[in-house]
Amino acid sequence: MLDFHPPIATFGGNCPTTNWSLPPSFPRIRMAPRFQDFVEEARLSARALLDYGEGFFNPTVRLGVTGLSRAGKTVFITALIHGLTRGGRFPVFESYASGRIAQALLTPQPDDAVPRFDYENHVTTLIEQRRWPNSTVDISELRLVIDYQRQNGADSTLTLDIVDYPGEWLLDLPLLNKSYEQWSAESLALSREPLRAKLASPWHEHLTTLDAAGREDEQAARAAAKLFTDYLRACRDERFAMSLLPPGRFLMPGNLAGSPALTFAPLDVAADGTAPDGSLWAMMRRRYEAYKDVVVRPFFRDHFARLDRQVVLVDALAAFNAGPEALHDLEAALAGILDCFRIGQRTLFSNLFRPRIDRILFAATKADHLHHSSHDRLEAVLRRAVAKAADRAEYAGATIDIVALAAVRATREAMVARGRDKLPSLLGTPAPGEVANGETFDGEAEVATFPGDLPDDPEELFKGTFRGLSSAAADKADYRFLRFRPPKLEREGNEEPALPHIRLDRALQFLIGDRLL
Ligand SMILES: Nc1nc2c(ncn2[C@@H]2O[C@H](COP(=O)(O)OP(=O)(O)OP(=O)(O)O)[C@@H](O)[C@H]2O)c(=O)[nH]1
Ligand SMILES: [Mg+2]
Repeated sequence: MLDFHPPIATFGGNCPTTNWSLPPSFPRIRMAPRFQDFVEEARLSARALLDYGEGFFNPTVRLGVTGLSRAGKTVFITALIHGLTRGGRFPVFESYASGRIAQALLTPQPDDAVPRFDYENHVTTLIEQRRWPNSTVDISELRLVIDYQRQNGADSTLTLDIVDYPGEWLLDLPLLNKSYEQWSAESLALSREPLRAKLASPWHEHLTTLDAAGREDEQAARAAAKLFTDYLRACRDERFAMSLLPPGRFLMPGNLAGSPALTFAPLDVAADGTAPDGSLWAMMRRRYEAYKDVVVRPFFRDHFARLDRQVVLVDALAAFNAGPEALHDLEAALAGILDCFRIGQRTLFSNLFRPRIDRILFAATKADHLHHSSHDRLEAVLRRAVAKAADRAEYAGATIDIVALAAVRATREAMVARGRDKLPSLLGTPAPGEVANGETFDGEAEVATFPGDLPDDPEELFKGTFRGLSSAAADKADYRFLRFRPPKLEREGNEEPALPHIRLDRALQFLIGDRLL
């Protein structure tokens, strides 16, 4: 019965090892390593050596907060820092609950060229204005230094570096392993699937007018890039909530808007073909490679490859809202992204030359939209969605956990009488403009909603029989989630109130608990 948040982002490609909804006959090609790949490895190792040197004297965890667009990364980071620095309620976070953490302080971040995470502003927005922070448009970083007492009584310090970035950027990582031809063929195959084909038809029409082997043509490239971007944007609409649709900067161009590195699109060419010199195809291919060099590789090298712990935030509820296609798409996008993690047990060698992620937490966010009796089911859906990737990660030696959480709990639970029955319901303030049962909310009134239950067996959802917004009117959809405002908090004296949450402490315990023993 509700209306859900802006949808998660969209994209269309993955690492070559991943299997998603492409036709079985589709060629899968692994690119031969290029000279540049070796250079890239050398750079990664150099960076790892630097980090290792620093971390040797100053124990550090670089925590990657990963998730597709609107998954809840910025809210998660803000709530985590707020809780650690301002006395959050974290009974399951052992070092904190037992009083061994003396203080957690924000300190200047390590990378001078990266903007600082706008923590103070995000807190004001959440607590004073009761609004959610805006969507992230650029990378930012924050360093938290935790002074604690070890279990043996000695005083110690752990540095926690956290990186925030727009979810769309994540969608680009799988491109690193793909040639232009392969990405083109995959993007086209995906865009021909029934739901997407409708949204892609203006771009498909234009594509039939292009001669890939003909002379390069700037106007044709611009028109193709525009129509392709329109298609990606349409897929991201809340009604479809598609996840698979790179390149991410097409949806979030920033200062690269209009540059050649963003002026390309897939062509209908053979996945193992070769572009003739001077052709439109060669031009598109060149720009695609430029995009990877200018945009994707630096992000991977400077941020992603340096992480040693990951929390992967997943907004499964947005996919339930949109329909089975969105759930399938989300599953495929996660598989593609997880293929790009460098996972495994940390060893001296890997610390020195190939940083590895040794712990991954998969978290289904916004669990406060469901009654607690459905939280286990939400976890079961996420477990099913990431099963293959999680198995691989565990096989490589990483520790995995799965949790349903809400970084900021916007609702309370209550039993509300309906006739003779008492129904488990959620109380919250719907955001202004939200609509349910014909009523438009003003952003002030608190209402009780009956969110309904997730099925006992997650397979029910993956069978694809439920109805979402992509195929049904809002009042006929099986799942609708109202967007609530952040909670109203009571101040006690001058103290800033703690933000309520669901299982944020369990997430912290898993992510850094073992480094605070
Ligand atoms: N009720 C509730 N809503 C949440 C929570 N976390 C996030 N949201 C909702 O999800 C939206 C997106 O959250 P963000 O933290 O901005 O998501 P993000 O992953 O940083 O998104 P991008 O910056 O666009 O990549 C918010 O505007 C809220 O509407 C939560 O814990 N509870
Ligand atoms: Mg964000």
